[in-house]
Amino acid sequence: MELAQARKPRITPRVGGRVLADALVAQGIDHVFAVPGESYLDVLDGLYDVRQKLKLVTCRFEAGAVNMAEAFGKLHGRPAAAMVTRGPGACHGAIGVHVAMQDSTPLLLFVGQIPHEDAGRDAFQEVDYRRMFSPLAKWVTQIDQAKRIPEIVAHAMDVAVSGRPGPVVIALSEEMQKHIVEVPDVPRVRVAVAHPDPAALAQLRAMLGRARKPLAVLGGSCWTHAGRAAIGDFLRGNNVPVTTGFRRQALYDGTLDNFAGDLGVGSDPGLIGKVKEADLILAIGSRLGDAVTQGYTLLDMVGSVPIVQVHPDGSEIGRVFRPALGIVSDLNAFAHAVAALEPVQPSWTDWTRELRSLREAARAVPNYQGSLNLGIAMRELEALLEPDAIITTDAGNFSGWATRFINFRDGQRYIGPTNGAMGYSVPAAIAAKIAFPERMVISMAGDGGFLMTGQEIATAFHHGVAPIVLVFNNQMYGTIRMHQERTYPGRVSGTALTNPDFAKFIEAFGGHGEVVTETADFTPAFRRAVQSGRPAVIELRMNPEQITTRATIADLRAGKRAAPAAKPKRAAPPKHPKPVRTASSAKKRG
Ligand SMILES: Cc1ncc(C[n+]2csc(CCOP(=O)(O)OP(=O)(O)O)c2C)c(N)n1
Ligand SMILES: [Mg+2]
Repeated sequence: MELAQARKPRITPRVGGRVLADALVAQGIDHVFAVPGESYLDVLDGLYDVRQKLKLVTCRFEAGAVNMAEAFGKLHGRPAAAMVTRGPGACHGAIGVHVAMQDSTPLLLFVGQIPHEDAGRDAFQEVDYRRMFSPLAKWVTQIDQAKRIPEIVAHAMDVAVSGRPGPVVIALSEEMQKHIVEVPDVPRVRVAVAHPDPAALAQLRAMLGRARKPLAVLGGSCWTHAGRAAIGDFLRGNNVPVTTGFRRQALYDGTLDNFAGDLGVGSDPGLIGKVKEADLILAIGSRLGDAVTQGYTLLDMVGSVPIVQVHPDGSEIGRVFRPALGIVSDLNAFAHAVAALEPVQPSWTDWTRELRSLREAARAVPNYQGSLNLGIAMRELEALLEPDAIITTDAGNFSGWATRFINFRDGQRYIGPTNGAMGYSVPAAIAAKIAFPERMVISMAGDGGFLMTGQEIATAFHHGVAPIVLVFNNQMYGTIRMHQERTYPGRVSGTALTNPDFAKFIEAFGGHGEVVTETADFTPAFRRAVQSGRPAVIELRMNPEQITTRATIADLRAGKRAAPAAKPKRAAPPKHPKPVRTASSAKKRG
């Protein structure tokens, strides 16, 4: 009896807000990105007590805060927490939940909630978060009793990181944050991950041995550096040509001879044509989703071209395209297992060489009209990027300049919203710089996306980090203008923008501003921005006529269709726009 009592941990009474702060620390969360609210004052107070172990990053906008937490999770493969207030705060923050869900990123979002006793009265800022977030999040719950905080936070971690990682939303009833309870912290549990079945690996090797034109599609989240290296060993060892999923380009070293480019919005039309020639698809981590498969047109659904699909979540395997072989496995565990297999004798050396030469041809810079050739600027940027640089991107046509012309190297990271959310890049860069202060962090955004969350740069100043933002200024919501010109030529509606002086904008915060109008100005401007050591904005004044890396507005008006997001099966644009929208014309990606 005495012995049993001695073993029992001594439990100090704590207030709910403090229990939550301790629960986060116990689960290994070390960053919280937040905009404060009176709905979670007690948690903010609890965070004060653990400030040595858990960094509270105060943000300017909830969309910024949740995107920062998402980017942190994308870079680390483990979640950060975001905290927002009830009602309006939750609404602003919802975009980050959508990014995390579609991008398979682990994330915990805590939302202050009204007092439980007022539930259902339409109280001030009251929202039912289970209903609001259920289609957006992997799991939504609410904590109504302080004694259940450690249990629920621990389980939220399990849900966020397991299978297909994703966001968990946890509402915090106001009064339970104030209750004093005696409850122990729950330790962090490492759940054993799924490993590939050895028989499936043997089958994979046999299928590869029979192939003449295999092609890998690398995607998914939570890859470790060692996992990326191991999958690289396997793919290089077998000389399999490698593509990457939409905005997953840095999963593979682009300088290697078997890298063929990325699949997604704005991909090289030559590469897309070649994918259809493949006789074996190795989809490793990729969900073979909408963007990667060019609107589900790239592969056929019945699987006449065999697909091997590897994913940590069995319910994602065969969701649209029926695989010949599905392997449920943690991606890093899979990578290590296949790296240990004896390579097959590849009969496809010419096929790999052909795909690589397509990539090299796509990277050759055309003689673009205008004083600033962004193709050349991107090739110069490639040389200026440090070996471990982190590049964040936004949604928009501008992103094609980097993906077409830059081969990211092993050690570099390139992250962006695969769900096409504008306003992601600047918050993501701030989070990246907070997570990795020693690394060069470059944000890329269009003039539209930059002004959605560009004010978040104040957070960079507040927390003493200095990302460099490249603003691709074409004075318009260019992507939508592209769709307009293709479908309703010459009828510009709602896509023109009037911009501030972006260099003065950052200077007003105390940062470094540059405006680049000539190709030759790019490298010196970039160097000055790096040397300034301050948050910087480099405005790239584009030729607005060059609407994509492959098409001008005149091309689109003339019906030339080598532009991003063109669906091969889509009908030609109507000459005289009709008021009725078809399903296919309504479905466009940004
Ligand atoms: C949050 C959000 N709002 C709207 C859209 C629709 N959309 C996709 S791209 C785009 C225009 C982007 O403009 P900009 O950032 O200037 O980049 P550009 O296309 O001009 O290169 C819009 C409005 C979106 N994807 N996300
Ligand atoms: Mg623009």
